[in-house]
Amino acid sequence: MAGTQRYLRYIIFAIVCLILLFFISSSSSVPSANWPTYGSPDTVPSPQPPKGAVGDSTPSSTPNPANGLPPATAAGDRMNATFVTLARNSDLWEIVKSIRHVEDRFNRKFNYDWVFLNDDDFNDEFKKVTTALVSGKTKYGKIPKEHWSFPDFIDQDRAARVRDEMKEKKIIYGDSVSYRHMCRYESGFFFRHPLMLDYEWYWRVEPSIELYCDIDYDTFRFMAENKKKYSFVLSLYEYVETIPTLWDAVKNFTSAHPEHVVEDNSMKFLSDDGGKTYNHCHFWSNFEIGNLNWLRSKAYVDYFDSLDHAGGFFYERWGDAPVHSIAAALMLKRDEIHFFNDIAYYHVPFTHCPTGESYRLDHKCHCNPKDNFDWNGYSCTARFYETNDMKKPEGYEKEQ
Ligand SMILES: Nc1nc2c(ncn2[C@@H]2O[C@H](COP(=O)(O)OP(=O)(O)OP(=O)(O)O)[C@@H](O)[C@H]2O)c(=O)[nH]1
Ligand SMILES: [Mg+2]
Repeated sequence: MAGTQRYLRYIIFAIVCLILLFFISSSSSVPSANWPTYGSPDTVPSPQPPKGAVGDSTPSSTPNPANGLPPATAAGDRMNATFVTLARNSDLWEIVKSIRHVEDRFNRKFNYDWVFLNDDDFNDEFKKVTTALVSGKTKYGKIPKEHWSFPDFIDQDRAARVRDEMKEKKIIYGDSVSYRHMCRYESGFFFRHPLMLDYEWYWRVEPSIELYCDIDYDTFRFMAENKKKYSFVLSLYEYVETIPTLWDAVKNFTSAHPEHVVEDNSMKFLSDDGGKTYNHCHFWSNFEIGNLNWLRSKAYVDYFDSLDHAGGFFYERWGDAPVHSIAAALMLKRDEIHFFNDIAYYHVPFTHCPTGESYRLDHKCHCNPKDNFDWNGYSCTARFYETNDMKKPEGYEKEQ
């Protein structure tokens, strides 16, 4: 009898243990095993500069993915590529939204690095939060003063007068000095920053952008294997008031350096009269995937130097988008520029939502095709198709 009671006690004890085990395991198994974790739930963010944050000179890895879990990566070698973002500390809570989109839709599978550049020092909070979100290495660079200031050949009084006039005319960012430094830096310097010299490919990301579809292949590898050097997702007409003499400066450059203009270029995208005048079409440069060696080439650097000395970054308000686009259209062959129809993208106020329902469904897109800007009259993308003798995607007429 005593033996039976002992056995009963053992059985009850075992049942209680089993019940306890069941509760413990069911409450801790919520994060699914096939979804990558971006940080350990046990880890409280450290107030110290993050482990993976990289200063100008000390590269190291970010702590992701956490706790020895296998990284959710696609198989295969990585390209020599990085994301690059120019930002201020105050842009933190807008850039993290972009990073989250890029990681969720693409980079969690590839773990590419991310370089952040700033004309000031990045603070610890900026580094800590961005490092926690990026699945590759993060690197933080300060822009040298000489790349973010008035060159000595610029007449400061004339530049100030222009800003006053543009303010009167209510031209967007017309009175901003920092916006001009930003446009000049993106036009001529970001690819020469010491942190960028390690890489061959870049993908530019700005604050508050969105990606609407899964990207299941390596876009950098695509660029390399298809001999592409520059790419875009949105194109449009530039505000004429910001670039009145840009085309004259381009023509001065091409007459001084005809050797840099390639045959089979995309002049047809830029001009309706064989190059006499500019139609203001440009690729929207807040998204770019491109080749850094091309930007670092003599052709591009000569082009930038020539435009810089013409003074229009300060005496007008030349944007890096028309500056990059004109260079790509004249100094690259037509087939070296790629339109990523499959990268669904938003930067205020325009959306690129891929034309073609089956693609959108297969890639879990969440953009409204009615918002697609491509076939709108203000877009230059139809002109890009015509320049390249490409057939427009099925269903484009319905989106006009
Ligand atoms: N470090 C730094 N970055 C800047 C400065 N001004 C702009 N940027 C960055 O440069 C990029 C372009 O600036 P935006 O303000 O987005 O310019 P935009 O796209 O023409 O205009 P928005 O419609 O406001 O987005 C972004 O990545 C900004 O974070 C600045 O003064 N300092
Ligand atoms: Mg922007």
